[in-house]
Amino acid sequence: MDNSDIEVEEDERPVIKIPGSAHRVILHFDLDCFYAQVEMIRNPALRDVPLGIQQKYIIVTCNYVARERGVTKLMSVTDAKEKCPELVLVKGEDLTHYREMSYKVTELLLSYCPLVERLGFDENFVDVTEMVEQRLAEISETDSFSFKGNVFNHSSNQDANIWLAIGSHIAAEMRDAIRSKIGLTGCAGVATNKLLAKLVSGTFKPNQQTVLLQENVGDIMGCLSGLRKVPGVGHQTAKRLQALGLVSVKDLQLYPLGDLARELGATTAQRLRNLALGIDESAVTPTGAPQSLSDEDSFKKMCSVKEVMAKIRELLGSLVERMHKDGRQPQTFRLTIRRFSATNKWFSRESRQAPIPGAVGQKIVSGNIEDAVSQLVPLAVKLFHKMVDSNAAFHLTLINVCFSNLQSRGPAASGKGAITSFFTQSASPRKSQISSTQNQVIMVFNATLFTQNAGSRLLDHQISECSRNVPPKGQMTCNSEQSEENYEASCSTEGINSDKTKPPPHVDPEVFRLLPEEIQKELLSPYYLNSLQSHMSKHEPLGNDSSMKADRSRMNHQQPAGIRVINEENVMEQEKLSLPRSSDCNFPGNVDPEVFSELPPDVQKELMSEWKQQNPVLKTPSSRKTGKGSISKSKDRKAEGRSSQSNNLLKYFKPG
Ligand code: TTP
Ligand code: MG
Repeated sequence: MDNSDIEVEEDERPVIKIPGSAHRVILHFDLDCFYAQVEMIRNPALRDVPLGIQQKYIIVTCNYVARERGVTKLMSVTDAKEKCPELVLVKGEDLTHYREMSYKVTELLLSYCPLVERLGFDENFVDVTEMVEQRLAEISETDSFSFKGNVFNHSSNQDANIWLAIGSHIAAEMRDAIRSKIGLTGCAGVATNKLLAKLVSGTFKPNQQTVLLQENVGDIMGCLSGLRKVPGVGHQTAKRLQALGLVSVKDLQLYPLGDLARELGATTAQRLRNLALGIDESAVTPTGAPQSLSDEDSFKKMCSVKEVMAKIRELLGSLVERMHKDGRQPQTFRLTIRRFSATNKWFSRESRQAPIPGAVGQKIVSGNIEDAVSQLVPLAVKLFHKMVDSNAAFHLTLINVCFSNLQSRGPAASGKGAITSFFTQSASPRKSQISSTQNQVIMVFNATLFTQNAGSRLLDHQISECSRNVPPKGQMTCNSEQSEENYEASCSTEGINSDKTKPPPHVDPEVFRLLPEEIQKELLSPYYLNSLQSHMSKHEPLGNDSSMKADRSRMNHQQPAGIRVINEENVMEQEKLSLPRSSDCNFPGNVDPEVFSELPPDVQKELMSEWKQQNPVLKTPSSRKTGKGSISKSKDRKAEGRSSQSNNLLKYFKPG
């Protein structure tokens, strides 16, 4: 859309015409006081008392009884107790029950409609346009229709919108089902896009729903107290806009688009302008099963290896249990730490990853939890020592353990069936599936390189499918599935590129949307795509094309936590390292040779024999077998000039 779509009336309130989107019907669901409701279901005695859910020293949420007495979300425990001395506190650091309930709700919504997108633990978008069309086809012309629930700023002379009216009935049915089948109440918003549905769903709380008619879009946008209230405008964006003198939504609506484009680039400018006008054409993207499972804990100070080991063991205990319930077999283990930093408290994470021996993976799948944990702890400790010199003083504030590269047999956990396969918590042992993905070079975002933008916070959060992280007073807690920035991802609003820009193969589209514009451009550059293509043709077996495609699509769907690209340059980087090598078995590309060399000999042996048997599909170029010195001269190595572009790109990633 350009400026011609916006007409400014005399009172300067823009009238918005949205081409083609008037007939989309999007629902947004947000459960009421979610963690508190889950606890009230678990213990009905808590229903009528003021209840606060405590994580460390913060009340992350409280029931509506407590809210009536002045307790609010994110209040400190001390303040909450002061406001309401009879407040009952329940610890909410273990997310297991919240997660389970959360997926039940998504699953229930999916039983109505395939277009369901999760946003955090307690929010879902549903695109019910097709359902509305079907119902519309069944309605005879004489049928009267009405809205269910509230209508935002309703006045009697407004034109009724039959699409949204039917949507409101569907929303009511879905809310009824969530209440009767799961026992949870929640709010819903009904509008023509995700942004508006989210904005309107919270206007009447709790346990209510609201429709937003097109003619009231300007009103709801005008009600927002500042730009930061626009879903999709993150902290950093708001700061940049403020530097231009833009504070209110109206400021942004009226700021000359050309000037904004000069400051922020055309795409960002247009995206932000659209947001301010309530325009959001992003699709409801069905959520698949998680691409990685992780658990983490934050603390003020951890400075001994003993403590680190104990924490790793504790985190692995619950993670392995969850992984077992999931049913897939993880191929890769990643350890992330955060060192204390006075200036860069939340985002300076470092990670190392290593392959998980098949036997250990199978123990997870078969439910031999204790053995699996015992074998994973030394692996994690090795990774830890790769990052931290324990002979010197260290100060950690967070540890995260993560399983990724999750392999399942049968229908791929991607696309439509993905989430269902995640719910089916099969405990049956599954044979490890060897796929091309296992042998691809895996690169993980180095969150520290993105420390100053909100997109990086998202990535940082996304890395954790679950988090017990609680920041200091006043800060939003960092439950990765429950961060405001998640909406930025979901709506692709904080990200610079357009939703319509297709990522290159092997790059998670969601992650791609969040990348800075220059990185996107680089990934889309002919050089990069050519090198990707030549890499693929060199390293993928022709006869196995369909299975490779399936794996690839699964990989893309399953990896919101980071980005995986095949990058020839990185293969070469890895080759430069001096490695312990077997003459007849190459390392798969995702193996950090240094980590490998530090693994216990029996684990090394096991991995070597596995790789040997697997006869990796994606071998590194033939130069791998040459000596260390010859690698940089390898004919596969791109000429200096050409490689510089890729090296530029590499600086944004950190090899796993
Ligand atoms: P919200 O939907 O923001 O809050 P809520 O569902 O508790 O209450 P409301 O009725 O106002 O929607 O968040 C969902 C859950 O996420 C919440 O129950 C607790 C958790 N949460 C955090 O872990 N950290 C946070 O900073 C916030 C705001 C919520
Ligand atoms: Mg909620």
